[in-house]
Amino acid sequence: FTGSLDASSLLERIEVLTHVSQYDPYKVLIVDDSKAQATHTERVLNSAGILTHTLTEPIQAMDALAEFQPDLIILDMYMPECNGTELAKVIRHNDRYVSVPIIYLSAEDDLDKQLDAMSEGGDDFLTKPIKPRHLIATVRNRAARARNLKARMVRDSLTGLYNHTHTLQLLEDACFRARRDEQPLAFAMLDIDHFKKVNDTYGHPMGDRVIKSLALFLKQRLRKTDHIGRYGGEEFAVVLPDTDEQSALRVLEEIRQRFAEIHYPAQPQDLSCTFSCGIAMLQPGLDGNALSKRADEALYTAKHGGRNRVEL
Ligand code: GH3
Ligand code: MG
Ligand code: MG
Ligand code: MG
Repeated sequence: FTGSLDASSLLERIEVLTHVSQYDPYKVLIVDDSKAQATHTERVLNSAGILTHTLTEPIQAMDALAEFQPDLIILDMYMPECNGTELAKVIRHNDRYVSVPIIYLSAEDDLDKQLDAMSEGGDDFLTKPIKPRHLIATVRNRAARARNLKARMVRDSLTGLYNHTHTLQLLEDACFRARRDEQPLAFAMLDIDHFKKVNDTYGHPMGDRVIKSLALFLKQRLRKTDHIGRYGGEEFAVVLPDTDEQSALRVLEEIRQRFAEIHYPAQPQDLSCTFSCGIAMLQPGLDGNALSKRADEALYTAKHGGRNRVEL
């Protein structure tokens, strides 16, 4: 990202980058009141294939963090609105960003002041002028470890799906985008029927196999842009961006039917399972919390209507 982009093209480009994989370039958020300083840092990092997004006003930092999802933050220490230390404190206050490395880059060479700045959640202090390869190596190493750690933090280890907390965060983000882009958004909750009986009859390892196979099945059937989470033991949640009511019903109904047809080889007879599903659509005035509550109510209706069905 260079300084000449307007806001809407910036958002468009950020959008493309939100589905991060391990092979995506590292993303660095630079906060510096001096445009010239920031441009220099950008050039150094961009030359190493690292993507940057620059803010000259620290006040925009929280929005930029949510939208750009950086792997690392480079902070200037002295800025008129709010200094780097104050900003670091605010960032660290949010659970979402506990694992994002914060590196100060400043001409300040007084060690006491540097250590003081680091005391509020900074990970490193680099003094200007800095050699480009020193900056690049520091950013790469820290970003790599942070990305690895984050991938573990947000996933469930049995299925590899997103965990409960992260699924809800993805739902919040998706609500924000759907509203901004005026696109529909569906949220579905799935719960395997009479799962206790599966465990009791076939044993816990078989129960685990069913959970894993439903996870895999959802991954295969849903779009790359959908977010699939393991919401609880035998409960799953799916965020479906750009999906209207009819499409959401169609795709989950198809998954329900196909899943019920799977036979797991077992004694004395093969096992087959079903799930119930509740869907809620984003509507004006609803946030992620309200949406998940609605999906949960629809799931309850599906259970009480006899299970093995999808309700809206
Ligand atoms: P319902 O149709 O009403 O959903 O019935 P249910 O038996 O599925 O109801 P409930 O939600 O009360 O039971 C879920 C069971 O799932 C209880 C728990 O022992 C089991 N379970 C939760 N997590 C796991 C897991 O990771 N592995 C296995 N094998 N079983 C699990
Ligand atoms: Mg400054
Ligand atoms: Mg349950
Ligand atoms: Mg259940």
